[in-house]
Amino acid sequence: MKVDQLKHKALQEWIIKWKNHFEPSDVYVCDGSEQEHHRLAGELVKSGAFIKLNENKRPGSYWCASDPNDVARVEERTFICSKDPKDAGPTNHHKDPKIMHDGLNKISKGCMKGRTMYVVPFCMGPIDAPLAMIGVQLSDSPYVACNMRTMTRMGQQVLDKLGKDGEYIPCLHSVGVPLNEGDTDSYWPCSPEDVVVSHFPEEKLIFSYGSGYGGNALLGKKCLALRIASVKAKEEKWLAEHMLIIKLTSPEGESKFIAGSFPSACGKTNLAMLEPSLPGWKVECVGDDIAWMKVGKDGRLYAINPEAGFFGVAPGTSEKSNPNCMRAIEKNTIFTNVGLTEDGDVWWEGMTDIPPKMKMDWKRRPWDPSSKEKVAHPNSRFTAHATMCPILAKEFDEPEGVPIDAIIFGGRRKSLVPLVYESLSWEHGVFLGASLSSELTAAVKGTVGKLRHDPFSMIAFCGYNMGDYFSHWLDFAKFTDRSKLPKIFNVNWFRQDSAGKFMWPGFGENGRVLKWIFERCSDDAKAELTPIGNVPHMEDFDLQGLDISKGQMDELLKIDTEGWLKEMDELDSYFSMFKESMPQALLEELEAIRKRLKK
Ligand code: GTP
Ligand code: SPV
Ligand code: MN
Repeated sequence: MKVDQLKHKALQEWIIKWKNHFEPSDVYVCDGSEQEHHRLAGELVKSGAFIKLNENKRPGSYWCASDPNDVARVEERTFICSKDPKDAGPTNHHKDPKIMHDGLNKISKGCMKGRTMYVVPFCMGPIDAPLAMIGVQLSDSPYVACNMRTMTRMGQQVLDKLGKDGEYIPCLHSVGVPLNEGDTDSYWPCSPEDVVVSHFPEEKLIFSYGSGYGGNALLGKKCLALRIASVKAKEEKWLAEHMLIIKLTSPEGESKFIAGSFPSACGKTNLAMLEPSLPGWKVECVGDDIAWMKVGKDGRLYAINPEAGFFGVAPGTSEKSNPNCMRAIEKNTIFTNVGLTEDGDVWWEGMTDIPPKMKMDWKRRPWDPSSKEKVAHPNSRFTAHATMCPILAKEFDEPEGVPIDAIIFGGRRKSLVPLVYESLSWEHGVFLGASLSSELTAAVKGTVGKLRHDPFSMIAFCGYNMGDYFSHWLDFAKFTDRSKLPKIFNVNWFRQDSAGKFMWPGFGENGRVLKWIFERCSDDAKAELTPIGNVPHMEDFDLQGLDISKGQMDELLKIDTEGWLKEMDELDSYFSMFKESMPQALLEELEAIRKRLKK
């Protein structure tokens, strides 16, 4: 579609304004159709950026590789540009909005020369959901346009909903590589030195420059559905969270919905598509990365998944660890930074024990079996539409969302944090979210394995002062009857023994922990009150058919008093960073735990 055919005049003017600034050679408005998708993908195949996978192996699917310097979110170049730095808070990088605008305007003048500017109208949330938010992304990356069609509800339906004067979040994106006469393009143009992912919470505007990868470039995801949405959620009394949503059904046919907050690459997609090893238990997927939650008419917390697809971590995904995910990526999938096999399929570490014959690794190098280097980048990903998931819950498209019974927090912790425990109150539950910390993964540019605080798994995604965000969570006990709020739990799948081996088998076996959580929600399972919360004993778990020793289970459920006292001291000093914005109620929770530990 052409820009002059748009009914929304303000949108049309905005597009023309930026066209004049970015100076693309062409402008194209995406309709989101299948034909359009295949045409764009076809052009990417022609240029060599995409390789079409073997139609007999993985129909409708493509392989591509990014620039080795553009492989993950770049947190140190991600900014919240509020007028007052206090509104960004101590955990965000802040830039004055005027300075950021000036800098971006300067660097982006003519940045789309020689390229097509795609206009991508997208909706986050089921199109008729009360919480749905529309964005329009301008991007010079056809890869982004293709991925946005999978990740969001994109195209004509969104323009129809916008009508003549509907509201939308403006999202500007460029890879930052203008093409002048005679220039040859690279497969993955990007400008790693200049990356800036900027958010203007007061204007509700996103401007991302220099990167074409994941959350840096697919602006509906972290930028809109978390950073900007969290600001809106605070204003309008709802929550925008880095959480999966599942429907868990017991052998008796009773269902509960659970939301789970785990930092990047810490197990959300895996839990969201879990195949429980326990007979009769069933998990269905509502969402694997983001949840928007609002108090419903009956006073309970309801969640929608604002996304329409999965942008999931490839390495480690296998028939054994996540068979449902393997089904979801059987066709119509885009793979980024994985290995390409000789027979035109994909492979990554952990997919099978022995690699098949490989054509090339993620760096497009012929495969050398003697090389110590990985075939796939640790943050390589697949993009697949949600409807491809064989266990997608029927409530996936429900505009009002699903009622949440339990919220789980979980980080990657080698030691100290037990397999599971339950909070004692809403405030204590909020404390569990605020005190979450996790060892860094490859999803973020930085040092893998380093322990860092990641409150609510939102350290990189909260669009305002994290202290105010804690208060907002606490306020839900005022927004509704607290007895209707979900129960809050903490889990840790990642405890290691002295040899560095995971002590808990994880994946499908996590269904055993889900069962305990399910039963705690209806008071059907036992736990012991400890200083940190309610912790189960080995006997309180259904361990039928699992080969795990008493010693190992005891270790997984042990409370190390000295270790927890140190953890509290450390948290105390972390929380002090939030100064006057740190809610007193959470400091009181910390003191109460300390007291109980010292008793
Ligand atoms: P983002 O998409 O970055 O937000 O990640 P995510 O939270 O969805 O993480 P994902 O489920 O993709 O898991 C990331 C990595 O953790 C993969 O390599 C998994 O194999 C591994 N993983 C997931 N669940 C478990 C588990 O229960 N135990 C162990 N040991 N590893 C797990
Ligand atoms: C994450 O890092 O939490 C992701 C991947 O889900 S990205 O879309 O790149 O943010
Ligand atoms: Mn994520």
